[in-house]
Amino acid sequence: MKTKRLTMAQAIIKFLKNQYVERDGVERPFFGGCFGIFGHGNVAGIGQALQENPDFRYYQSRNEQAMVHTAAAFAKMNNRLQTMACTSSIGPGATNMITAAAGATINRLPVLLLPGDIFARRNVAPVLQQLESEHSQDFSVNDCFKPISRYWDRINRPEQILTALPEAMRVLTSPADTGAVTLALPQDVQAEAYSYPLDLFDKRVWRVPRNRPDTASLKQAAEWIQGAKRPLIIAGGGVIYSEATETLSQFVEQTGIPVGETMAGKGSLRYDHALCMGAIGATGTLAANRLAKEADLIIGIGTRYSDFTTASKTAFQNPDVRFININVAEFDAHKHNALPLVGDARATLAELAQAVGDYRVDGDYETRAKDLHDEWETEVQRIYDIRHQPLVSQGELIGAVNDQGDPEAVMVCAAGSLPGDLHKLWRSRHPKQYHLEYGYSCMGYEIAGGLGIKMADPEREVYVLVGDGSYLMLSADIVTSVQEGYKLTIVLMDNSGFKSIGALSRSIGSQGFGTRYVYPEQNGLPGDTAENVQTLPVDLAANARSLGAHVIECDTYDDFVAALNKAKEIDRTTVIYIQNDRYEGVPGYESWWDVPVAEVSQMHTVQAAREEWEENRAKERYFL
Ligand SMILES: Cc1ncc(C[n+]2csc(CCOP(=O)(O)OP(=O)(O)O)c2C)c(N)n1
Ligand SMILES: [Mg+2]
Repeated sequence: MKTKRLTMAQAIIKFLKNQYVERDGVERPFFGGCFGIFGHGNVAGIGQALQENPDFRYYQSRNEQAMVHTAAAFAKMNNRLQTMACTSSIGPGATNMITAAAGATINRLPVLLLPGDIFARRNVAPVLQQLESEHSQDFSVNDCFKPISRYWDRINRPEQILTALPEAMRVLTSPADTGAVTLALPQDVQAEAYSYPLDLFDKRVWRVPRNRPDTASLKQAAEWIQGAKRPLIIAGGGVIYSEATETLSQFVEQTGIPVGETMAGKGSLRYDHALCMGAIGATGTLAANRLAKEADLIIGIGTRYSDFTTASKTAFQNPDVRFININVAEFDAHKHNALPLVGDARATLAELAQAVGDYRVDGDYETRAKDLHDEWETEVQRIYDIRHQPLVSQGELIGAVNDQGDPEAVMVCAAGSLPGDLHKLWRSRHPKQYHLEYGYSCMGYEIAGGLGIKMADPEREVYVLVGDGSYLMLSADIVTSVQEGYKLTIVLMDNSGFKSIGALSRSIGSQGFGTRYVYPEQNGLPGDTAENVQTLPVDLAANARSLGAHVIECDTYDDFVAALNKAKEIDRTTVIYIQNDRYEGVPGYESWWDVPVAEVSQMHTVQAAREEWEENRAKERYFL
């Protein structure tokens, strides 16, 4: 057997650059390179190996959490067919990745994490940043990655990568199992040499399969559909990852079944398709939510049925409702006691289209759905056309980005009041346009994620929509976007704090307590009942400028439209800064989200909110 003597770190990099995936006959390298921040836990190992392999591009980041968000967004934009590796030092560098790693796993997005780890040989312990224990020498902070990784391993001997790396790749490229994969790399072992078999470095092509569902289950599903009077499709992220949007559209044309979309599934149908009901659930449209309430059959495609999608299990009120779930993951396919069709969305939908024959929904039902679509479009336009004074409304700003932005652009967002508003109002014109990280809704994903999107598809304009809270949490990777020449257009919506949680707080009777960025008064932070509050002397526009961005400050709607157009001509990351009204919100549309309210309180507002909560809570259902 031919071998080559390499350090464990060199062998990992050499292996990674030879991994490819193939789907539908199209082959591509699985890794777009490696993000990293060096410290003593990786500089002499993975760092040295990256230096020796310039064809496996190394990218700097400013924060380990951000770089993992970037890798996840890159993977999402690539429909999970490509990702990035992320290397960190030991200790805080490693644990900084945990938040975003959890986000990747929850969103079912592949990321490969290579945190440095404490010495395997132990004699010099405790090393800088080592977590010590009097009970065991066999753990480190990297054990915190275990519950959030779909595969986790610690490489205590250099030859262990011979069995670990293929497992890591199997999980990363599996549509059903994918998520964060963590290989914890002890600092000393990274630098240790071993005679690796050359076969390890052969080019490997991992086929991403289009698995077909069980034949008997498919037949039964077709019968259920043929018997359905009010069927509704819920399109989740799986539709987009599987590139099943065209097949879905044909299925809808054929059957007349309307479609509601989850946060990850929005864009599955173009917004102006007559049977596109838009967003479904807690942040859904009146069109999708009314049809969901009455539906006798839900066909869930690539959805995990989060509480936002199910309106905390209140969305489906027909006593006879049942579910068919098309999903690559058995786990999701069985949710809601469904008839599971475990398989790839595109392959399964194509077969289902055959199996249902000439079934079509009743004309009355189809007309009702189309009328609801039109009614909803009118409502969107109403909100786009609000010209709120003196501060503009968030809804009209979303309208402006949608109207003025390039139709081929991607819009990215993750947390705050924006996601709910966007889910309702954004008019998706292509399947990749609406990029929401809403599995984890992690403040800080926006700018870091925007960078990953732009790296995945540099030809497209990327609009990052970010609130002041998220911006303050994690915006430093503006620097990386400038350094690498990946232009982002960042729309920074300042409302002096948390518009979202402020509204939520008021709805649970707590008057916005703790959600405003203002000076304390009488030794406490003022809520929404306080008048004449003093805002803080923070200049976010200047902050963005200091990070290297081009900044355009706006006061009015017209300024904002002009700025969006000006930004198109600027070739560097541009931040459009605008203040907007904290209280002018987009309403809810016949839906609910379960946030339990205090059962006992001295506050009348809380008591009233609790009563309302109890009424809604009673509508929650089990599907057995
Ligand atoms: C990392 C993280 N911490 C806390 C939360 C809970 N949370 C959700 S929205 C929000 C406020 C976001 O503020 P901002 O970005 O200004 O958006 P706005 O609500 O004003 O629209 C918070 C704290 C979260 N989603 N992520
Ligand atoms: Mg805010």
